[in-house]
Amino acid sequence: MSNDQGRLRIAVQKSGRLLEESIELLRLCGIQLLKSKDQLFCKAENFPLDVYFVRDDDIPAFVSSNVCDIGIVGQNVLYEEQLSQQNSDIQSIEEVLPLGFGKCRLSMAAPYSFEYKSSQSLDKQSIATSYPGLVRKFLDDNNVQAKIIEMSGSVEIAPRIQMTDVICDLVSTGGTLATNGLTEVETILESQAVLIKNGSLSSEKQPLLDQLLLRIQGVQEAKSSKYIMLHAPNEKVDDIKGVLPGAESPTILSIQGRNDMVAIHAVCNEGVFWDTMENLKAKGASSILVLPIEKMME
Ligand code: PRT
Ligand code: ZN
Repeated sequence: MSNDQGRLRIAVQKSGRLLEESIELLRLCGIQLLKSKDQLFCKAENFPLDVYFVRDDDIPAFVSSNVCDIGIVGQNVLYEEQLSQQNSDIQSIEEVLPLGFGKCRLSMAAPYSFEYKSSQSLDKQSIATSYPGLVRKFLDDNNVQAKIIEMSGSVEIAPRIQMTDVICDLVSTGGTLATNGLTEVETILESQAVLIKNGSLSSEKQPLLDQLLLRIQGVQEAKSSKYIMLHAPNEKVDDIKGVLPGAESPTILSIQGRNDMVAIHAVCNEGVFWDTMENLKAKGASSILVLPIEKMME
């Protein structure tokens, strides 16, 4: 893969759980991709960004070997690669920003009959996992001697076929564990997708990354924020301002033909739920409108 002319190169998952949200994030950042997502490579047409579609396990190596400058990958994959590879370029990969999707946990899970009291219960037991590095670290940190059996998939069947006593695997809803007669006994890592960067990103590319980061942060803020508009009796303005969730400086506007009321507009940085609206109404607010925010930049 040839070097580029000052374009930022990002590695994202080719297919799987992170693909859609990774592409959606770029889209929300205003980045339009030129080719269809099932190819290995595509260019953005309106931002100096090239996208490489690869298996998630390969993303840290793509970034550390400088084929890509940045990547979107689960922390579980990043840390496992960092623990299982001696390569100093992998160690120097930096986590730039948690992205809030792909959330899951890496957990020990055991058959219901297994009596789990603490990590010591794993002593002399066998553990099937696709994450030998993370499991080894957990065992070492807790002074536990156990046998790790590495499997690349279908880890959850190992206890049922008497291959191992327990497993350590990714869990989100827990449905897969339950189907296989297993229960989660210990979480060893909470994970989500993160934006990573090569440890020695060139100074020429850093401004492009900074620009992308600003956009991603704007998308994240907009997602968690709402624009709220309401009418308030003059004497209730302070009360109402007090219950607007996470609103720093609401705008107070006069309403034509009304001297007894004002309109309040505010950006709320926390969730605005039905009970928030009920609370506002109880304080005297009326005509309450809550709107999504598409983009934000301070
Ligand atoms: O082909 P490639 O190697 O790129 O993909 P992959 O098959 O290795 O990964 P993929 O697409 O399954 O997951 C990509 C990333 O999504 C993982 O590395 C995690 O960071 C994240 N993620 C989030 C998950 C889950 N949630 C998850 N639930 N990865 C896997 N699972 C598995 C889980 O282990 C179980 O087997 O999904 C199954 C369903 O989980 P439950 O608990 O909802 O039943
Ligand atoms: Zn994978």
